[in-house]
Amino acid sequence: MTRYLKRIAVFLFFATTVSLHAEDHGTTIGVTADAPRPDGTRVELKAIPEFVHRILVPVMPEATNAFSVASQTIDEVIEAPPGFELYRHNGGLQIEAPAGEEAGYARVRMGGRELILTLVNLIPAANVHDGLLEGYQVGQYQAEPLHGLESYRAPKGFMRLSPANGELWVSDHYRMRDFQCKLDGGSKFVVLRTEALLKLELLQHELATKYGVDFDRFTIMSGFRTPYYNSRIGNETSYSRHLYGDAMDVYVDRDGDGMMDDINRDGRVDAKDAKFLLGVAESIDNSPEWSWLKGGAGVYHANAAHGPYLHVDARGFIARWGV
Ligand SMILES: [Ca+2]
Ligand SMILES: [Ca+2]
Ligand SMILES: [Zn+2]
Repeated sequence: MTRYLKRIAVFLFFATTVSLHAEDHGTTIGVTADAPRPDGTRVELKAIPEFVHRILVPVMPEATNAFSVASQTIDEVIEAPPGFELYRHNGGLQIEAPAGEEAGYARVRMGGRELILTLVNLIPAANVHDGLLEGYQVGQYQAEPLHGLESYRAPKGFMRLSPANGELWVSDHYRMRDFQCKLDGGSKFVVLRTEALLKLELLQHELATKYGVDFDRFTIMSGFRTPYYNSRIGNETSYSRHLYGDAMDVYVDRDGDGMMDDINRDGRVDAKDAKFLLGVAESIDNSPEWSWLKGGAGVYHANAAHGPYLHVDARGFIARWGV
């Protein structure tokens, strides 16, 4: 009861403030009239390719989250999912997320086009105890980010891979479940970085438009891996981009035989097809427009367990292997 009265008092105070400054706020959906909230996530993109319409924006519940595209201004909030409040702020968006595990699609106008933002409430990392999140083996992230880089900071939270969340589009061609960790559990959780999804869409688009390799979607052999799972499968690097939801192991499989196709058209399926993919990733990394998405690319040869494939990520600096 005391808490309720306190909330009313806070409400009255801020309601006054809001009404005095309402004209400064621009287009809004809903009016916030609550106490200042903690800072949540910041998804700050330099640009969005013109063929991309869906962007993943993971957010912290009961927090003020930020989304922006440096090269363009968000002109209008068309629609927000129930419980979420979106405000235009400094050319970007301020996203007030509700409590709990809400998720949904927001629609905004940016330049001449409409963007669909997939908003997903994160389960805060503080809920991981002794490497377990509701019994799921997350494991341990490095306390210090590699080279102090932001992209290597331990995730702020995890998205629940519920049946409903699994269906959510996280980019134009992929759903959340496509990136799930191979480690099973009663509850499963996923981490995904928007930059990596953009890179994947760019790679697919470049292949179709510049190299005539047109396909519905990459087969994703591996997306997110929990630190626990990554070490269990024998990987010694504790800074693998898979742990940060920033890497995908992919191949192109138009004929549906479960293996890479002959995409370089030399009559055989081998590591050269993965190298061909690497070359396209490299052209993205070297382009003036998309070099901010630069990252790792590694070629893997076929073995008894799998065909050739490419690892690609958006770590922020160039890394190459297997070539
Ligand atoms: Ca194939
Ligand atoms: Ca080939
Ligand atoms: Zn990989």
